[in-house]
Amino acid sequence: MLERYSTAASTYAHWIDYQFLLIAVLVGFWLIVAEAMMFWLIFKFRAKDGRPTQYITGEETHLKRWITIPHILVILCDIVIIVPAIMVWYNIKQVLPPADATVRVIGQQWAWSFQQPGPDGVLDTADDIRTVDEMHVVVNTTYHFELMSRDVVHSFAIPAFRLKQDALPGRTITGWFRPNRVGTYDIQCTQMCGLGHAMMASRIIVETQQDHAAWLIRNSNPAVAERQALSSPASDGLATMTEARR
Ligand SMILES: [Cu+2]
Repeated sequence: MLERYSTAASTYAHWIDYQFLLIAVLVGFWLIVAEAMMFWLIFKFRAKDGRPTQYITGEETHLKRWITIPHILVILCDIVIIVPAIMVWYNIKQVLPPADATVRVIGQQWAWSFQQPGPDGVLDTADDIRTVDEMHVVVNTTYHFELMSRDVVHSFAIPAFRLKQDALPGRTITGWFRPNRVGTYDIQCTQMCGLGHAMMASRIIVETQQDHAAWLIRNSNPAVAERQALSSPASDGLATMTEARR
């Protein structure tokens, strides 16, 4: 339902959407009930000529029920919200599924830069590809990201993936995502990080294996690219890399 308003492009986007929907429906229901009751009481017991004011302490048992019963119902609704919320949190933030690839994401005032494995599929080697404001990933591939900051606190957010993670100077935070829809999506910094905060808009391009292999070869060191082209057709580039990693 929420997908009509915001594209969902990762495997866990729907978990977050359902959680939002659950909260909106339950909280919305109680909001309407409470507001309706309040306005009904205001209207029913409004000042009228000749009607004496009543002083009600609320200590009588039959009146206390008006507090106790809704209170219990609200607590039950809290449990209905909190249990799936913990499950969603656990499955996204605590569990780290095995990665097909690892990328590094670095926040700084005021840009995102990305370090990705080159044709060898291994991070921190000579053929790594470094980009600014643009990240390329393969659809239906599980990525680990190593998130860090060069200066202040930033927050790495890809709304279409429903992904948001703070980047803290001095720490490397590992997370994961698995894009499941080809397309170009926004990357935003969602932590006010200084004057140029708004300039940190970047994008992530989710592409097919073939397109990604071609991008890798286009952006690699020419000598490495040549070796890659000789050893395997462009369309197999990533498959070969993935095999090599296993
Ligand atoms: Cu920032």
